[in-house]
Parts: sequence; structure tokens; C-alpha cells
Amino acid sequence: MSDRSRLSATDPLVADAIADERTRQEQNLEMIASENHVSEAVLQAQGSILTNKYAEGYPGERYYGGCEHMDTVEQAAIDRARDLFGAEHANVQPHSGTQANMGVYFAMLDPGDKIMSLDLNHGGHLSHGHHVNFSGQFYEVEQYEVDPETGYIDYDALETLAEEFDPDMIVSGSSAYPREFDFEQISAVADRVGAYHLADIAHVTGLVAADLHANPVGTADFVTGSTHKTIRAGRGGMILTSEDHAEAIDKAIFPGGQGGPLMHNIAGKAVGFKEAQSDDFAGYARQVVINAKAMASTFRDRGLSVVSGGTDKHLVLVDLRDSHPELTGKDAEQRLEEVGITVNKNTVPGETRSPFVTSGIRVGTPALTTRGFTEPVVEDVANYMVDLLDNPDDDELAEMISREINYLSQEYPIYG
Ligand code: DSN
Repeated sequence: MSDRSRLSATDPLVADAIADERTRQEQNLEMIASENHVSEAVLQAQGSILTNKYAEGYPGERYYGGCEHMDTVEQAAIDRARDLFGAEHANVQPHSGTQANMGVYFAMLDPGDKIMSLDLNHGGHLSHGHHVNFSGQFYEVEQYEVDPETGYIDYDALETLAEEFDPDMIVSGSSAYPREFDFEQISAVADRVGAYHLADIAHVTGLVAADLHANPVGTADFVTGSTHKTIRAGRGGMILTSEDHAEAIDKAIFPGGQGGPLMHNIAGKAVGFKEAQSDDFAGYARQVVINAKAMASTFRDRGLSVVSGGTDKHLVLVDLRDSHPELTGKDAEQRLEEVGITVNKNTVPGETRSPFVTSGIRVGTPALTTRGFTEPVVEDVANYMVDLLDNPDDDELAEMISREINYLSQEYPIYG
């Protein structure tokens, strides 16, 4: 009996939902910038019997017996992460990027200490001190912004704010900022005001690993990331740091903030990191950026306003207010979803609508590039998107685009 038939016999509801989700992923174009399609090898590792094993502790120092194979897997993930990013120390146990950030805060800060980070509406992340997140409740937070004219981070204003606020930690990194961070400049400001610098590279781990994006390791005191985005190593998080902070970080993750590591996820990370060491992956990462730039210039040519005028990486942030004032991010997300294009509504700098409505959409190329899309196809997709946004009530056009998307999804299968 195959695994699939065993699951459908035990729990048809879950089996059907997984099968339907697989069909959805195959038939839609996934353009949420934080998503990707992992390899069959990563899927196999993450869906393995390693989920059965408790391995509290770290390789060679566990609180449970029978951990010799867990040590092999976790040490491989650690060694490969250190090699990919040039880090002295890697902790691969955080369950997610947010848990990784929590680990760094818990290791280095006391409740009430001060964090300075990028505002959520300007591209930041909830775990960088937003008031609805623990980070905004346990710490005092001030946020820097992008220059409203250019869409780039205003480093002069960041420095002035740091001098006034006197933070204990400055966080760089983002969820929806289409440009590279100047990690060296932020580290220099952090040094001047006596703060730690945490660089959260969640979105760009794959681009950093492939040397396509500045690497903050060795510049920032701590580097955190998630492992399922551009690096395609399956769900999870990691922390990279220097030897002198290694012990504090390891203690903050276990026993500080987590119990048993998710060994099946760590196996996925190990496999994904091995894949990321290959020339194939470097070519993939290059194409992710080429595709995003092609998408940004198509949007621009068609009259859309692209925050910061373009992109340095895998995502484009479209501000709909100038070109489509009547269309919200929510409307755009919904209309695109109806033809098989999945994006997410996103707040934009100077946002006036709620996060449930928004005035923008965030569009990413990591998953399309995994399917094999190159610039001409990406440009076609971008043109279909603008056609639809220009004519949101034209059902005939929507049907035609839906057929084209369906054709493309069959031409470029994910798992065959
Ligand atoms: N929620 C993720 C994103 O979409 O960017 C980040 O954690």
C-alpha cells in the first residue's frame, strides 16, 4: 500500500486537502515573494520518520538516548550553513524566522530594552517590534522608514534616530523592501551608539548564499533567516553568529525558547543547504533576480508605480494608488487569484488603508523561477496582470488570461 493510499484510508479529509493543495500549486502561478517549491528530496526529508525522535540538546550533547543519527543530520545542516554563509557558528534549530529573532532578542536583551527597526508599512516585519507581536510588547521600539520620494531607506534619518533613541539593538532586514540593505552602514551606526546589529535575511537567504546579495555575516553581530523562502530548504529558521556569541544564542534557543528540535525539518534544511551549494542553485538564484527586474520594468512600462522604481532582488512592490486609485490591494489580490495568479496584498510606504485592505501588492519570482520561468514568460505574466488590473470587470479578458495561465502551468510543471 502506498503512503498516499494509507493517508486517504486513515484521514480522507486531510488526504484530499493535500491533494487539492498540490493541484492548486500546480495549476496556479505562485507569486507570493516569501514562498517557493522545495525539491522532492527536501520533501522526503521533511516528511520522514525523523518526526518521531526527541533530540533536546545539540550534536554530541543530547538529553535523550538514540540520537546518533540525529547528530549526523544536525551537524550536516550546521556545517553546510556555516559553509554557505561563511559563519563561525550556526544554530539550525529555530522553528521559524520569527523564533530565530526571538532567540537573538532573548539572548542579548532584557525586557524593556530598546530595538530600532524598519516600519512594517515601509517593508519591515512583525517580529521586528510591531505592537501586535511579542517583540513590540516586551521591548521599547522606534522605527526607521524609507524616503517617501525615493523609496530607499533614509540612512541619514536612521542615524539621527539612532543617536536620539539610543537603541540596544538595530534590526535590518525586511519582508517587502525591494532594495538591498547597506549592512555596513547600519553596523557603523550601531557601533557608534553602542547597539548590536541583527540582520534578518529571511527573504534573501538564497540570494546571499549565491553571492547575489550583500552578506551581513561578519558585519552584523547576528544574522537570522528562514529556510523556506529563496533558499528552498523547507520550513524553518536559523541563526548565524560569531564564536563569542555562540553559547548565548544556543542557550536562548534551547532550553530558552524551544524544547525538542524538529529533526525532520532540520533534515530538510540539511538537504536544501546541500542543494544550495551547487552551481545549479547559483544559476537559479541569478534567474530569480533577472526575472524580478524584468517584471518590475514591465510593470513600469505599463504605467504601474513600483516602490523605489525597481528591485535589487526577488520581489517587486506595486503601489496602486497612482495608476488604479479605485483598486485596493485586496481587490487586486482577489481578481488575480481568480485567474490563477497568487500574490498578496501589501501595505506600501505612506499607507492610508488597513493591512486587511492595503493599497499595494507584493509580487515575487522565486517560485516561478523554480518552475523554469525565464524573462519572456515572466514579462507575459506581468502583462496579463496589468491587463486585468486595467480591466477588472472584463470577464471575457479574465477567461482568456485564465486559459493562458493554465497553459503555462502545464508547460512548467512543479513536481511532474
Ligand atoms: N510572512 C512572511 C512574508 O510573507 O514575508 C515573512 O515571515
